[in-house]
Amino acid sequence: MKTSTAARALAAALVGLSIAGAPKFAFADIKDYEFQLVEPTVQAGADKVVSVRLVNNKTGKPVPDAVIFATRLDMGPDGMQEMATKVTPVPGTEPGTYRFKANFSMEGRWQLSLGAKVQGETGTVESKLVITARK
Ligand SMILES: [Cu+2]
Repeated sequence: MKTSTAARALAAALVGLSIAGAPKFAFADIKDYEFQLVEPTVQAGADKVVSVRLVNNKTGKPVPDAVIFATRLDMGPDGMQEMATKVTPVPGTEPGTYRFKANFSMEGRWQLSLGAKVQGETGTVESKLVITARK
């Protein structure tokens, strides 16, 4: 009885140790990453291309090979959440830059919502970027 209590206490201590030690083995936090617009404006019209850069804020470096699994583009910033348009990925021009083609059918502010996975990191990067479509 005494032995098993001691064993349990040891096991509990080891679990405690491994939890306390875990952050040392983690890489950059997923919150260190963010998408940034290369250009804050786009010309209104069909088939316009928007470029975003994925940056690690700790290093200031662009992050290539992210897997973008969610995109949404709508006019939420101008009170038109229901006015959404299709977003099509197009090949990037440089590592760490991601490009999307969309139909900016109306002048005003559009919100691009992105969800992405970064190689070697757990969690997801979620960014909301506001692009202004101009005449
Ligand atoms: Cu609109």
